[in-house]
Amino acid sequence: MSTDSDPPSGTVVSERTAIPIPVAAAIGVLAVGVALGFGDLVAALAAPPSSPFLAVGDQFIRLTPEPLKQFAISAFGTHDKQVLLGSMAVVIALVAVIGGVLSRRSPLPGVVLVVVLGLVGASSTIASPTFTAAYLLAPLAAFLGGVATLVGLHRLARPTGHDPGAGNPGRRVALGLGVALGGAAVTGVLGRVLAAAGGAEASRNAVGPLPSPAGRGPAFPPPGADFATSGTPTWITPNADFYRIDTALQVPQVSTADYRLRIHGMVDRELTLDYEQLRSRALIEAPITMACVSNDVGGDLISNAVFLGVPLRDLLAEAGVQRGADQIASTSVDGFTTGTPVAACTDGRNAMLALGMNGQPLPVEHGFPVRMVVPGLYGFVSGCKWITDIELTTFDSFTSYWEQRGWAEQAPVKTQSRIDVPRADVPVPAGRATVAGTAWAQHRGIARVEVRADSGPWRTAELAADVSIDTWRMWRAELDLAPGPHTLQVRATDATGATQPEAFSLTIPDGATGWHTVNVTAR
Ligand SMILES: Nc1nc2c(c(=O)[nH]1)N[C@H]1C(S)=C(S)[C@@H](COP(=O)(O)O)O[C@H]1N2
Ligand SMILES: [Mo]
Repeated sequence: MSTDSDPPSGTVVSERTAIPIPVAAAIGVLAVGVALGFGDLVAALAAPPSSPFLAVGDQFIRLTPEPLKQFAISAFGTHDKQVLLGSMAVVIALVAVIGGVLSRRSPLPGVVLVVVLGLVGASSTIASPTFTAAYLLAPLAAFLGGVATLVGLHRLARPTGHDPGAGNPGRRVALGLGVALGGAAVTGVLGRVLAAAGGAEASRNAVGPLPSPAGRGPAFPPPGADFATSGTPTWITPNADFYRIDTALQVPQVSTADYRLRIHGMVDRELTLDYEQLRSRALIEAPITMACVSNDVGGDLISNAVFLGVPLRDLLAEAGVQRGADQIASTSVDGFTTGTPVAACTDGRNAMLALGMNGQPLPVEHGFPVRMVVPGLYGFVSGCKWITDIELTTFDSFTSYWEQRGWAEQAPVKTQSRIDVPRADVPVPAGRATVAGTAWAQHRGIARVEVRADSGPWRTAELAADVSIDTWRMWRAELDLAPGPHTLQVRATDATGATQPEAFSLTIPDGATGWHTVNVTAR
């Protein structure tokens, strides 16, 4: 650090005209903060999916190699998005600090940095599958806000070397930094608030009670289906706990008023339906257990809900599916696609366009206003959320989102079972222990569940009431556990008589196999 008594060398002169490092770092961070705030505000006003920060995240997700994506899902589960956004914030803050410190003498390096960040943001919004010209406004606003803040603060903070006695420079700088901080915070918060207000939640709240399906049966769950008192999950998963998997960093916001569904392609009559038209049709209601193909053995990417919706077979019959069409290509408003066999939607099972979930309009994160649900198939080939387009086509001529990334074209849910209690990390009292869990083989049904300890004989577990072949089934058994370590295993047999294989296989391409194994200690 130079002081006034330093000899007059070039370094010292230039050190005198340089902004102190902490102030320079703050300027960098604030310039980028204002840029992000402006970007979010203008995005909320012009085109919500164009927030540059979130668009970069979306682009990152699209370009992430498959193994890394798999790692993120298995390591962070449904928190993978928070982890991604948090890491992005840290990287951007670091870049901003470096840019600020490099601009101690001239704002040029910082401006170059904002330009680069701006180009990354702009190219990410351009790469969005739903891009329109309005998407360019937010990155442009972010860029202008960032550069103006940087240059303005730089001018305020840079020592002139020959102080003309312009009041108290320290106070001026602090004021400038404060104003920039306020600007970043206000625009950022306002952008969030506007995005939420213009969002789908308001439309969802206005939907009102959904119509009753014809011949509604007794309430779910029927008696005997729930083993939650033995330590399994509740038979019906509350909407707030239902697992969520999608590629959308920003949950698509679709109002019922704007909603349109087009059914076209290899059909005799093209159909376009709005929300009211869908909801005034004959509806069906059915409990359906959905599962994600990324669910590891023993994993929790599986949930059960009572869905209410329009049977797909009715819509397909009305459109008239032409001979040769074997695939239903569905597209979400965010560009995501699924490819579902026509046969699975016309063979009598409860394949539907769901409007309701557990007695409520579909939650926004689960596809409001309309999503597809097909019992027996993994979500990535059947569960298109925010669905807006259905094209009847062939498997030869259309490849859906995850199939393009190495996952299977055909993906029926594999028979699986899971031990929910005892848990590996909680010691069990020695003696008689309750082992309980969940088993599923959607659209085939569970016929038997067996458990064993320490590779001993298999013991048949008690099964909960059989509600539907499309839902999971709870099971429990009593085992005697001597003090010491034990290895517990479970396997299920579906109603076709097939027992799940012991051999482990990865989730990619069409779902994990293997017996769930839990190591416990009895004390
Ligand atoms: N629009 C859209 N729909 C989607 C997805 C997606 O990424 N985007 N993911 C699919 C996958 S992989 C699964 S497992 C289910 C999960 O549905 P949920 O989030 O309601 O549990 O949604 C499917 N539908
Ligand atoms: Mo999935």
